[in-house]
Amino acid sequence: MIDLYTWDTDNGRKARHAMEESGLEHTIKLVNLQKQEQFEPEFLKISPGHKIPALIDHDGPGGETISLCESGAILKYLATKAGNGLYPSDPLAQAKVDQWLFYGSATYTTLAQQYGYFWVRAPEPIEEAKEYYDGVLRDMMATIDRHLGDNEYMAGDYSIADISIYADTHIHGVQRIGLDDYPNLKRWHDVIEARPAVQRAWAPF
Ligand SMILES: N[C@@H](CCC(=O)N[C@@H](CS)C(=O)NCC(=O)O)C(=O)O
Repeated sequence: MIDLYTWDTDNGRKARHAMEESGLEHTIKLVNLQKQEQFEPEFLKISPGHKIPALIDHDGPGGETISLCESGAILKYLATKAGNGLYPSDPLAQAKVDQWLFYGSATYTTLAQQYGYFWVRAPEPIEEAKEYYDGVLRDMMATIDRHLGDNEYMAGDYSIADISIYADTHIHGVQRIGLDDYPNLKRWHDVIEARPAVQRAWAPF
């Protein structure tokens, strides 16, 4: 049994998305970021940097209990444990999935979160920062759109690389910027959105 610590954010949805695709038995444990529950001492033992998502697998490798944070590590762990093909075992295919998985977590989501801060959550509007992150987000969306012009999915078949990039495309691309200028990204987004696992992962908590 896996306990998944999550909340209604891009990274939180990524982990739920990977969990739903895995079919693994799990329990959702909500960490209310608005109430600062991520700073609870018990949670910090699982996620030292006070960030969701995190998980505890009570039946980890060798039957040991393992705790894990960082969405990229969690996506790899769940796909590997499930053996559902979303993290390929072929080294060539794996290297390309890793490339876009890291792009998703280290570049795309990290910078999209800055966009979200200055456009949605900042107490005072700072026009220069809003404009800057609008340009950054549109540049990343154009990058992914170009890649998807030549590729059906981010790296070979549908994989955790797609899961890593879907959340911020859905939140900021669809709900804020719009995908009309990014037709390949829109085609890819809509295919992923239609997956039953995605519908479950994005349902209200
Ligand atoms: N690099 C981390 C980032 C996780 C992250 O940014 N989590 C946010 C929510 S999306 C969070 O928990 N913020 C609370 C805090 O920093 O105190 C990952 O990919 O999991």
